[in-house]
Amino acid sequence: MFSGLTRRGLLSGGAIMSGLLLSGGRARADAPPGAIEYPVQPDPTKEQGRLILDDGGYGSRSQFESEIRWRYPTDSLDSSWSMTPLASGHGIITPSGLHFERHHGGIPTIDPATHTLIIHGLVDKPLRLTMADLRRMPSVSRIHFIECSGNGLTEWEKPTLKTVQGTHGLTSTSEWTGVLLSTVLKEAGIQDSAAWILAEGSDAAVMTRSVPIDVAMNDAILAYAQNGEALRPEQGYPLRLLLPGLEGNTHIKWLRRLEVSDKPFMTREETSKYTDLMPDGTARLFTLEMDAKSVITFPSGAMKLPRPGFYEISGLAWSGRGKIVKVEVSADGGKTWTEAALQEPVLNKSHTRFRMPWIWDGNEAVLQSRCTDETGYVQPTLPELVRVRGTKSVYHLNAIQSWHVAANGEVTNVHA
Ligand SMILES: Nc1nc2c(c(=O)[nH]1)N[C@H]1C(S)=C(S)[C@@H](COP(=O)(O)O)O[C@H]1N2
Ligand SMILES: [Mo]
Repeated sequence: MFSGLTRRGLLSGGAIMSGLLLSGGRARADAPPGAIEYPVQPDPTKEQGRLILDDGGYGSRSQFESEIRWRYPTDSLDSSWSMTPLASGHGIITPSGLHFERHHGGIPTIDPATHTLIIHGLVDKPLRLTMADLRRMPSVSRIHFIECSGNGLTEWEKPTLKTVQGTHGLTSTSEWTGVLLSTVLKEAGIQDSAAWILAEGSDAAVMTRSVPIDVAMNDAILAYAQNGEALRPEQGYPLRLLLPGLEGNTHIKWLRRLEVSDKPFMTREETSKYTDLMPDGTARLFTLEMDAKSVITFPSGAMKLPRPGFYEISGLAWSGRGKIVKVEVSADGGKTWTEAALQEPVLNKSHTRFRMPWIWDGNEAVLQSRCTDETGYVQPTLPELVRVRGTKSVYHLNAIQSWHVAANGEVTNVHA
């Protein structure tokens, strides 16, 4: 493609994981993660292809595809992020193997046969549900994004990371299947004074967050499946909380306990961690909803356009408050805007794909996208956001992203 990155190059330096060696011995060990390397046939019409189920019965991707999650260089591997390679994505669904990850205490290995979810506190009938109990209940499947509120935290003061994977890769969209949390809460019988629910994970971080009861009773899902199969371990296997539109840290993974209360629990995560420092020295608490945001994924940082001419600008837009109704694209740093086409279906609290035909004349350009959601909220410029929030709040940077296209075709991350 047009990427300036060599994908094999990205994999060097210890990131290569060996492919499976199959019994036939035909596969070689140097395939990218998730792929199996086979000899390329000189003319595939002149000999049989490899045999069905040669890969053991669970598919793999082409050996020519090598996109991987990129780990943000935190000090510790236990508490880290990995980011989705948005630049190479198509449509709106993130492949499960490329869904971004945020772990505060590593990825636990949990046997679904013994895992339980306890519901207690201000309820008439405390419950302990097994995974089998949950799977017997009425279920829903819905497509929603999860975005870490730390997405973009390096970008407040100056353009820092080079690719869209680095600047925006802490957001991903999957189809999630599970039981509506309201179904389970009705079963337990929440009492009139119930106002908040504590959700607790069974990882080494014992991550805990308080969720307002109206969110819990609205569209929250106890999710056990992702993109048609069981959750990936990294996404919370066997059970996670999904709070559509709310900041990622509230979507507690490896969920084991829900406690109903009349007040928030003021856990570590909602006092010292996920608060936003404002210019006047106060901190915003419980900034749960994710504001509308968009980004151009093609062309984007570290790519190189080979020559002037036609390109399809493409990107993603999403809002924690509902559907995206409009995305506009500018090629002149925000002086003029043109409305982009939105790919159907445009879904509630989901990534939405936008596209815009563009003829690059070979001169310098600054590409930007700006989205509007169904509440009428318009994505702000960075100066507009900073005027209100300052630059110290770490979380919730949803400003318009600028990509500079140089006359030689090189695309870079800029503040414009
Ligand atoms: N139990 C538990 N749940 C957790 C976390 C965690 O470390 N432990 N991280 C949270 C954060 S900060 C985010 S952004 C999302 C990320 O979900 P993902 O890893 O499936 O993308 O999970 C949330 N749920
Ligand atoms: Mo997060």
